[in-house]
Amino acid sequence: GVSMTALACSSAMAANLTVGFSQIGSESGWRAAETSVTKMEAEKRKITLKFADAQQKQENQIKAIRGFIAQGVDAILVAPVVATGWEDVLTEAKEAKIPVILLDRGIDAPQDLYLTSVASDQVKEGKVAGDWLVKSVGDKPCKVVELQGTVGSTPAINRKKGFEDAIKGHSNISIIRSQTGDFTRAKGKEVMEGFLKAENGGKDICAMYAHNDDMAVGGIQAIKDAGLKPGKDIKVVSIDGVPDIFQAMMAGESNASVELTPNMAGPAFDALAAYLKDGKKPEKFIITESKLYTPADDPKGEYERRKGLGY
Ligand code: GYE
Repeated sequence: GVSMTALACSSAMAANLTVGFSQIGSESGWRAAETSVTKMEAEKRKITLKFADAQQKQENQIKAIRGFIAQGVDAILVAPVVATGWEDVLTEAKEAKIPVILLDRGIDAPQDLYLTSVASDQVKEGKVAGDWLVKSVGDKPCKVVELQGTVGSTPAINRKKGFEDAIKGHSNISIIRSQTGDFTRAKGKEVMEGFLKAENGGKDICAMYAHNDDMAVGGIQAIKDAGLKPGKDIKVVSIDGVPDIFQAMMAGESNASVELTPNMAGPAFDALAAYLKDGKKPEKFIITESKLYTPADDPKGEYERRKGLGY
């Protein structure tokens, strides 16, 4: 068995770990859950978490990371709002020998600038969403409007690509309008209102694909305000699997959501502990599951279950 000293050392080390977390903000219910789960996971491991909310601004994230470096934290978690612009600050972290772990979004930068990335396969998420629509419409014509995530973020880029891969070769399905709703409910509603006006009230729109559930919930409200039935007149497919999308499914207003776990921090802290304890390098990409849910999958039960998961 493990010697007492090693146990004492590792638990002592875990007890004294200080980790800085540069969080994007709380633009969606999913992100708010990620934050609460990260705090719970740190608590469980007696890690001191220094939390910084960037209000979706990259410059605030860069400032926060520089602050963590100056404080000499043991490690830094960052959920990078956009894919580019990280090389300088992450090089400073590397030079300060502070390991960085990316949560839920990727970056365009040399991989040696971060210890590991814990995220879903976002191309796959878009593919799963698109495959559902292909199956749902068969060979009937289907005009789709798309609510994109934050411009320049890896989830927005990848979820768009995955969805397009799925509908490629199905010429009856086409994306007629696509615009960012910045992953928020309010913006999702506003953009969907614009789509409905531009498409003579929306009676020719067959489906709304939203890169996250929060924009879908906003879009659902816009569809109802326009006198149409979401989930029936206009199919609704999105990503995250937050409790509110299961509520929408119970009301027949959402048809499908691809689940994204809010617990990226658990795997991140485990990888960090193994690395700090005996230099064990984790996989560069720790990929979380992407499971499709529809109203056939006990939405009430799924709603209740998520209430205990930090939402
Ligand atoms: O889908 C959305 C949040 O980065 C994958 O960010 C994450 C996305 C998530 O705003 O709700």
